[in-house]
Amino acid sequence: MPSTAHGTAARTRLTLAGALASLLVAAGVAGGPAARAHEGPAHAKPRTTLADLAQRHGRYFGSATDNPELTDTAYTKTLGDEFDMITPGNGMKWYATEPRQGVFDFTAGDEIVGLARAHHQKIRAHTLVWHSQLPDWLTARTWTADELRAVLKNHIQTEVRHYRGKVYSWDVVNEAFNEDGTYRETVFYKTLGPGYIADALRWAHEADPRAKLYLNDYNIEAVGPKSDAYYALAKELKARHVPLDGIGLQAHLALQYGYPTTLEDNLRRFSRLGLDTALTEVDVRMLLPATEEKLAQQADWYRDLTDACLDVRRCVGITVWDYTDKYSWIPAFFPGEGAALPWDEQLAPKPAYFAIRDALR
Ligand code: 9MR
Repeated sequence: MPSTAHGTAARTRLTLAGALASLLVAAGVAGGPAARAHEGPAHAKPRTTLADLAQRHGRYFGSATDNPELTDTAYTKTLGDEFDMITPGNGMKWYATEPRQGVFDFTAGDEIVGLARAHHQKIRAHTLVWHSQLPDWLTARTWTADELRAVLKNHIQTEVRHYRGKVYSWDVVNEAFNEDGTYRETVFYKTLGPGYIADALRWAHEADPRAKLYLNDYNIEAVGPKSDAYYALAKELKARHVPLDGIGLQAHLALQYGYPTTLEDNLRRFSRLGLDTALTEVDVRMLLPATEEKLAQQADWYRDLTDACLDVRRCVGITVWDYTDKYSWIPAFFPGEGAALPWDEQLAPKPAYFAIRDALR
């Protein structure tokens, strides 16, 4: 088992907390509606949510969501109660927002923005420039640099203008680097060169000067070639006064690959560049079946990554990539893996949920 940042002490604390939680559940005073009896009427909002706890540290606690799930009222109840930041998992992507060239459709994103506003939640908007989930009209042909630059600028500015004043931040460019720190050979990179990133940031800033602009990627939680590439790029962009506000570390973690023990150092070095950081798509998957031991280890990781964010001033918040295993992307993409989120498939909180609360307290 890979050791976590906080090692045995954290695990011992967690085990005790887990044991206590189990006892309380057994006694009918924690977890689920019965548990809430001591906090007020059954089904009442618990006294403190993850968002409340995070706000005491000047942070947010968010969740991704997706349009098809919004008909599940038990699901939307917790989504609306527990979090203060929402990310549309798919609804703001290029395939959804510009399905035909120059024809925009913001229905999916608008639905989520509307729901979030009704619950006084902010939006981390995701994402403007990405090699994946592009519409066919864009991928099916080749473009000259001038053509693609115009297409990209129009896409970014039309979408950012639409959501101007309604979103906290934008993931402007998503997943721009390979694991070895070289640029990913996307259609944008191949046609426009690396300058497409600075252009995208400038265009987005023109369209909504108040939105925080991020570069976002996975496997950049630890210090290593890929996060080094972001560090170098961010430094260069800052030196050139390109409007970049933050780096999003997705944090799609897997128990079998070990905890990124240099996470805190990594967050800190971006802070020193004058940038915000955020954990933007957190999940901690495992090889199924989930056992008590794996769930306890997962809880340790959630606790540790929450601690890491709280320990670095400019780490502004944490978003889980949906909150319940019922709607996790993991089982479909990694067959045989799952159980990655703090709530289980029945929408019951798991040890990870209590570990996050503990770290936030
Ligand atoms: O959660 C998204 C899932 O519903 C989509 O099928 C998938 C397609 O790639 O994209 C998921 O979200 C991704 C996010 O946009 C970028 N980082 C990786 C996420 C998981 O694939």
